[in-house]
Amino acid sequence: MSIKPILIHPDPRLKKVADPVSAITPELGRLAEDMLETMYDAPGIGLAAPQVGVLSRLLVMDCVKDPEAAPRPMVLFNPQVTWSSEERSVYEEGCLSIPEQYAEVERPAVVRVKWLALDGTEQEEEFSDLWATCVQHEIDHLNGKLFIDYLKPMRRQMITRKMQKLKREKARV
Ligand code: K1U
Ligand code: ZN
Repeated sequence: MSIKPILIHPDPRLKKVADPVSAITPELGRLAEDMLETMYDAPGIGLAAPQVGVLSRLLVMDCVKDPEAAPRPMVLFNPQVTWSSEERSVYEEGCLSIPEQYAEVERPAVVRVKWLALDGTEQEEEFSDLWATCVQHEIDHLNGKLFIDYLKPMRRQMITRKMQKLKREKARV
């Protein structure tokens, strides 16, 4: 297993629509394991394959908040929202590709999602609370969308400029 570098916005790979996975190969299984390790190390509660430069429809997440509780690492290939609630919820989101920037985003409070698991079986589950926010944030990544795309243009531009500066500083050292 290995920790992968996470792409920082702006990066053209974060704006692309990722390709569906046609077969869950051992290589994709290893990538999912690496993504989980990368997510826990960051630390984060989710990670989508485009964030590590792979344009495939794969995401991982674990939104268990209680440090005493058992972790629940989840691996979702080709996730699709099959139902969204009318009820909305607002959560202050962050993104590992946009470090140290947070903003409130409104999304459906509950979603049903179907996906293929690591063993190739089809799964379907209803997500609420932080799990619902996280799975929608990650599916957005698979569609080339970032949480800042929900913000007003001025705020989005300000965050993008901060990230450009951060990347310049990182490149210098
Ligand atoms: O996709 C990502 O960039 C990961 C992102 C997921 C996410 C966060 C908040 C709302 C929706 C989706 C993160 O994990 S940012 C880091 C974070 O939220 C966190 C880090 C440590 C402990 C708890 C949360
Ligand atoms: Zn993100």
